[in-house]
Amino acid sequence: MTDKTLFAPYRLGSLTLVNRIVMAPLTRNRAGKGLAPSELAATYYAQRASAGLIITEATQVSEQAQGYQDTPGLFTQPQIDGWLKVTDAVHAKGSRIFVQLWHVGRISHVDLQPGGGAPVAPSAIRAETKTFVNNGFVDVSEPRALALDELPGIVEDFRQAAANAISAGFDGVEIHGANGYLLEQFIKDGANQRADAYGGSVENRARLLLEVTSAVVKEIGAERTGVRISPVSPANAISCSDPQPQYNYIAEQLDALGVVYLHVVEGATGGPRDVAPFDYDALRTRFKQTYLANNGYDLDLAQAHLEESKADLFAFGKAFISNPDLVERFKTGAPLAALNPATLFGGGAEGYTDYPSLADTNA
Ligand code: 8OZ
Repeated sequence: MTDKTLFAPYRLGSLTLVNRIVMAPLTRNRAGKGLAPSELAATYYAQRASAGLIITEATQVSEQAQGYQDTPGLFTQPQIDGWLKVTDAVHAKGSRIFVQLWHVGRISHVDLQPGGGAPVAPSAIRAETKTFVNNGFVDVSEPRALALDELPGIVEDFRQAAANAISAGFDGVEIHGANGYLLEQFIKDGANQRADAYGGSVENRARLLLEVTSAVVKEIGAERTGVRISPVSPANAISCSDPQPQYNYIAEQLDALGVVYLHVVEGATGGPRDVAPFDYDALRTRFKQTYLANNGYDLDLAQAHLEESKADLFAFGKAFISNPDLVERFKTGAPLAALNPATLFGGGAEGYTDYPSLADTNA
């Protein structure tokens, strides 16, 4: 036994988190007018502010970066204003909040793209998966390969969104490099067949993620920049022939950039932790700052991994949706409420802000 507990404060860069429990990013498809966070979003996040750190739902950095209906953005003034209400509400409850910055790449549909164009990708390879658009699940559209001279524009969109995040009161940003979206499409060779400096070798495939991260670090500081990866996750129909050397390199390079945390989806996103062999300790060895672990954790597994120093922070996803007071329930051993899958994506308050806390239930 050590005296390490999930319920003690943790120093993350210049921030003090009240505990080591993190609310994972969760897509809820409830953005309002102009894809600004809805009025309800401030309530939803504030209800969950017993987490030491909240990471928002994935938030697109541009119009082109959107892949599902009703996901929020962070590239217009009304979007910044909407997020300001969220960050104020969370800060008033004593928590901290990072926004997850997102470009979906090929996981999109022409109906969501500027001018009805094709979604963009490293290579013109369609993913065998669906997206949610026009109130239904449909196959993603055939993508087009990004030209070399379009990549600086994508880096710039992330940089600008990071600047906007600070204007919106966020404590930092998380770059979404996971789950089969654009940055991971470059990293994993199942989606990247480029013959230029952004395809082929381990170094080339990591280049766009590292350029984006470097631009964000320059804009808002390494202490406010985290990165999420999912080395072996097949989420969104992606594959990688060499995840261990690929991600060992990424961990080393992110360490060199000094980013404040590495958020690792261990296993298949939202699925089994043992989907494929992978040595996560090899990332921990290479990345010296905070290791944030995610996927399939319960309180006991998190506590065990903390005691073994396998990770510093632990992100819980689905449990936070149906248990706004998850930290209190963990502390007291209270049972966890079940999630209603029917209200996960889209809709209003039902299944969003109406899950009761224990205090509500006992009132
Ligand atoms: C569920 C539905 C749509 C998007 C991810 C942003 O997997 C997502 C996502 C999850 O990272």
